[in-house]
Amino acid sequence: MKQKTYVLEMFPYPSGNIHMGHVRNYVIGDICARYHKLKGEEVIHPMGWDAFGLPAENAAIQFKTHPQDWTNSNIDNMKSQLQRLDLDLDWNRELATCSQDYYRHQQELFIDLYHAGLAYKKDALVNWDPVDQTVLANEQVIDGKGWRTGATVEQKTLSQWFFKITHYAEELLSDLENLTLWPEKVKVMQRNWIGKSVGAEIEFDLHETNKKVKIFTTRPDTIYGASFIAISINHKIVSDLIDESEVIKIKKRFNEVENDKEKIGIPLSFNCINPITNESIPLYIANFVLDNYGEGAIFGCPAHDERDFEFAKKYKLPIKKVVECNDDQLPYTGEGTIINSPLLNGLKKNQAISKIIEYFENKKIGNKSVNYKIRDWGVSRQRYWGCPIPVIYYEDGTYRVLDKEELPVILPYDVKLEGKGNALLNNDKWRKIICPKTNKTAFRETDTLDTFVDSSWYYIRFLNNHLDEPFSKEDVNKYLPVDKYIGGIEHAILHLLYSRFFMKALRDIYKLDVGEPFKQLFTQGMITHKTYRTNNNEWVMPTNVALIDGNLIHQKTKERLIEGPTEKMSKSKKNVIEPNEILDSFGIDATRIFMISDSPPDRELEWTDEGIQSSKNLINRLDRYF
Ligand code: ANZ
Repeated sequence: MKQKTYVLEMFPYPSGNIHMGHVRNYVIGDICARYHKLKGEEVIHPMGWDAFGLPAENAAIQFKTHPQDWTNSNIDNMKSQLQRLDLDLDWNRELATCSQDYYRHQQELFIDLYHAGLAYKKDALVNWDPVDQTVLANEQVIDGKGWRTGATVEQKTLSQWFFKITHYAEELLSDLENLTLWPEKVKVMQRNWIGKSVGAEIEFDLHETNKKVKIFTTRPDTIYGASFIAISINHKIVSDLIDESEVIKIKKRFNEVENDKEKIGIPLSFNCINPITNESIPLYIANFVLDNYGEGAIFGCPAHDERDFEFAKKYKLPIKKVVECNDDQLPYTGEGTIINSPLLNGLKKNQAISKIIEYFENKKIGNKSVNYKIRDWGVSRQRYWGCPIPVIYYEDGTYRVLDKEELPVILPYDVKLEGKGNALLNNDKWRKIICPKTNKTAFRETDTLDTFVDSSWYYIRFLNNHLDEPFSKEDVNKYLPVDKYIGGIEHAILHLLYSRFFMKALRDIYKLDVGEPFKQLFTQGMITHKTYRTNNNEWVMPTNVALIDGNLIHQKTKERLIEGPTEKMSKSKKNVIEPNEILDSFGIDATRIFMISDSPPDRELEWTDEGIQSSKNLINRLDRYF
């Protein structure tokens, strides 16, 4: 039987034109694909478009067009640019995530995820831009302000859809071991993002009440050194201890902190009892305790934790050493022998942790516990240009996830885009329906799916892009995982983790044999170029720079220019070289050769005129030879 090889490059966002980063990425993939073809293998090498997303909406508003038209014309343009590069791509497999053919199947997957308990809805705190009336992703909040409006972003509780990526936290972590053909640095980033912590939960009694506060700690061996308990302002016990008006005041106080590193504690008039020493220690609400990690409560051991040390100094709390060290080493967070702890004296950290957990488990006041930093994936976006979520709401506030027979939910073309809020929300013609099952008035979900959902399964759809179901089980088992996946390191966490989650979820729902999407991951190096600027710090395109008598001169204004450092090509610094111009001047072969000859494909490639010229010389020599 013929060997099968699936080569895939991360598909582009159709922003308008391909850039040099694309060229390098796709040339590397092309070489792999041709190599395997020449070996007589069956090669899959598709290309498509990651075509939903915010830039299309913004461009549509700016240029008074429609996101669909803008996207389609960009796809046409970029496709012809890619074709010009003579890439050996299988265009029969082409797909665009914004087409009904694609997203209707994604809606089916959403329904399956929902019924498998892997998609759910809950109230969540989100970044709310009060001017644009939309939720912003964390990346779109710069210094607490909306990136477009500059308005101060508010934290608002909204009901949002989530995918339960935490269900796979342990597997996403442990399977990294098997990804032997992935760069170690990407695996390290994923490991850190998943953030597994092994420790213990311990219950502290609240003095003179029958209430308890449960904390999570990775250092139960330091419990004899506990000098306070701190809980988050959103901890469920807070409402039992203080009035709502007090809570509002504290929240305001915490929000006012300019420097978010400053530790603030509000003492409560309650004490906790250290279960091992029976000592009474104060209880605080503290701004550095996260409410969505562990139990939202900690015991503070100032001698062996930096934050607790700072807190104890500020609030004059005891600093009790329980790990051997010199006083000038405090806070000492390293390993050492346990001291001042009757049950644990003389033990090393790990021995002490095991012993104290065993003690707590016997006394039923604590137990071993594992926590992960990773949170469920919030997939709701209050945006028009995305895949509609197949859900309807009734007037009484209940909702129903649609049946597959009711699909597709088509994104309407006729919308008023004004840059404020979600255009679907004002579109009652689309939004309001009579539910065919109940005959009741209902409203469609107006949130659309995060575009990272689109790219979490496109490599599966490429196998059967015209199939009337999301994928063929047989082909998935036959062709996946992708043998060689090539793309930028910037996707090390989000896209690559989401895709791994999707593959595992689909494996479990559809009983597939494949649990990892990408067998080998190759992260290509970035293309860099010198930067040039004027005395007024305006960036200048390299094509406008001339070297005259040893001086850098602006070709048009004749101004003297300053040469800056070599940096990743980016539009913001204008240090870009346009592929089309290079193809015109040097031809396809020289461009392709230069992409892979001047530095190893996983390293940075500095664009220089001499570099591309020498590739051209090589091609000329070959030409003459033949
Ligand atoms: C007592 C202690 C003593 C701690 C000591 C550390 C050193 P990682 O490794 O990141 O999981 N912690 C627990 N829940 C928290 C929350 N909701 N918000 C802020 N901090 C929290 O860190 C676990 C440690 O972070 C825990 O161990 C706890 O402080 C703190 F010498 O408990 B430790």
